[in-house]
This record gives sequence, structure tokens and C-alpha cells, in this order.
Amino acid sequence: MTQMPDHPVLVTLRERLARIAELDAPALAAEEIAILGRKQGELTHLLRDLATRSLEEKRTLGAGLNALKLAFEAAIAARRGSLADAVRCEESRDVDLTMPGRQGWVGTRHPVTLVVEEIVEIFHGLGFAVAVGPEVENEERNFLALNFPPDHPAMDMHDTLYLDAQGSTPGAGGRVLLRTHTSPVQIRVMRAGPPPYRVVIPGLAYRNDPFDASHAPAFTQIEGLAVDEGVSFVDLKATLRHFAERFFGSRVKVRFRPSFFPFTEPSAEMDVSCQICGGTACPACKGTGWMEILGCGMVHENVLRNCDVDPERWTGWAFGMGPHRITMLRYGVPDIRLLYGGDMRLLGQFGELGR
Ligand code: 2NL
Repeated sequence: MTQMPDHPVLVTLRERLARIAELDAPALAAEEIAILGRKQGELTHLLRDLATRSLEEKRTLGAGLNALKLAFEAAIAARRGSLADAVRCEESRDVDLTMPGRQGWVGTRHPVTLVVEEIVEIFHGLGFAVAVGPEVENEERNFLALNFPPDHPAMDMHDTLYLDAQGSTPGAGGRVLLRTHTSPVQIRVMRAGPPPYRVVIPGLAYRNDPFDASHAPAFTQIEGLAVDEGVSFVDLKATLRHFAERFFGSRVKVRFRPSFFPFTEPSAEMDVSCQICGGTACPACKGTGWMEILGCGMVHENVLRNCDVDPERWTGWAFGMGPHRITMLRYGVPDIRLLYGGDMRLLGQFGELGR
């Protein structure tokens, strides 16, 4: 803005230019329109008007007006920048950098997983290996090899989830289904090679059940199988009693009641003294002092034969239990759905965070 002549128009505009740095945001916006606005802006108007002026005025006023236009643009941009800085500064005063950070979620082992690992560990100490197998199975391994008669109600579509329920032709092993127990894995183990076998099988199983306080359509199961020469019901009782004492504590009492399963003969249920009242009777054990924790029995000779194992030479015992139920007994969980997530008040108490 050198040599700017003191034309009266330029004098007023220069005064307004000097005050740009004092304007607040709304006043700045208004002043920008008043000076530089494309229709009503004073400078815009004067510059447009220049065409009608004399050559002399064009020269003196023209250079000054153009210089002023650039100066206004720069001053408005600078003021807008410092107003924005001030806003950011104001906002940052609300941030307390000394406040502790918000704690993130840390994943932990699920209580059912903890129970499965504990059970596996106890049997591992007795020489049992872990075996796993597919959750999609066929009728042959899930039912028929296990000595279920072909008209057994468990094979009904109301109880079992068939994957080809729409009527496709059954394959060689019958219809395809979601396994209803982990037992087909033992069938696979026995068919894979000769005895002896000592395995535990943890895994998911599926049933066509509604989700209520005590049933879930998908649940964990853990089964065990021991087949060798000279194995008897004494081995079954001693091993399962040892398991109960390790898992529930050495003061636990156990009892065996006769039962029935197609794949074992004889069959039994094992109860432990109630984990809530210690055996004196309470609502949790329905006044009996006992809680049922597993089913077991001597492997049925038909099952051995179905796996090409000679029942004259080899005998075995097996058991099956539901870790969800055992977890509920052990931790006093009233509704199985609490173990399926969604409500962290229970699950958040396990693992590192709960300690
Ligand atoms: C229960 C009862 C049981 C077995 C599972 C088994 C497997 C083979 C042969 C013989 Cl391959 N038995 N498994 C035996 C007895 C009981 O489960 O109430 N489960 C939740």
C-alpha cells in the first residue's frame, strides 16, 4: 500500500481495515460482505465504478483500491484464523489431562471353559488323552453305532437338528445332523485303531430344544472312554470317585444309581453331595441332599462290535456330563442363559478382572 493517495474514500476504508482485527466472528462475517460482497460490497462497487472515472482517477484510485482489496482479504483471513484458535483453546480448557483413562474391556476365560479345562486336567493326570471331532455328523455314528434302535425317539426331528431336513437323499451313513452328544467322536477313536483307549472328549452338542432356564439348543459336553483288557465297573467307580474328590473337594460324597443308556450296560447316574447345603437338604437339591452330575456305564458289547473291537477280549466304561450344568452347580448360577453372554454381571466376575 505504498503511495496510497489520501482520497476520502480510501481514508475511511483504511480505518475500517485497521479495525478488522478487533471484530468478533459475526461482525467479521458482516464486514466481509459489506466490503467485499459480490453485489453490495463497497470495494467491489468502487472497483466496478472505476470504469466510469477519468484516466487520472483510474490511475490514482485504481492502484489504491486494488491494494486495499488484497489487504482486506488478508486481514479477514488472519482474523478468522485467530478466532478459530481461540475457540480451540477454549474447548481444550475442559480437558483434564490428569484424569485417569477409561479402562478398556479385557477378555477372560468363560466359566464353562474353566470347568472344562479343570475336568480335562484331572483326567489328563490319570493318563487320558483329549480327542475332538466334527460337530456335523451322520445318523450312523451319532445313533446306530451307539446301539440306538432305528425307531428311537432321539432320532426324531423334534429332538435332533438335521441339516438335510428338506428331504435330500440320505447318504451311506444316513441323514446328516448336528451331533446330539460327543459320543460319535469315541466311535471315530475306536474305529481309528485297536485298543487300549483312554480319552476325554470336550465339545459342543446340539438339540432341537427351546432356550429356557435349564435348556439351550447348543451346549458343551464332556465324555470319557476307557477300554482295555480286564477293565470292570470297579475301575469306573474308582476313577469317577477320584474325579469328584479332585473337582469338588475330598469331603464330597458320591453315590451311583441304576440308569439306562442304549450305549452302556449296566448304566448308572452318579450323584455328589449337594454343593450348596453339603448334604443336609436345601431347595437347590430339592431336599434330597444330592446333585446328579453325570451318566456312566460299561460300554455296550454291541458298540464295541460296531467298532470292530472284540468284546470277549476288551471291556470298557464311559461317562458323559454337561459342563454347563456343573458350572451352574459349582457357582450357583440360577439360569443357564446367563452363561450364554449378553449380561456381563455374571461373566465379568471370572478371570483376571474378577480376582
Ligand atoms: C449323560 C450320559 C453318557 C456315555 C455317555 C458313551 C460313549 C460310547 C460308548 C459308551 Cl462311544 N458310552 N458315552 C456313556 C454313558 C453316559 O452320557 O447324561 N450325558 C450328559
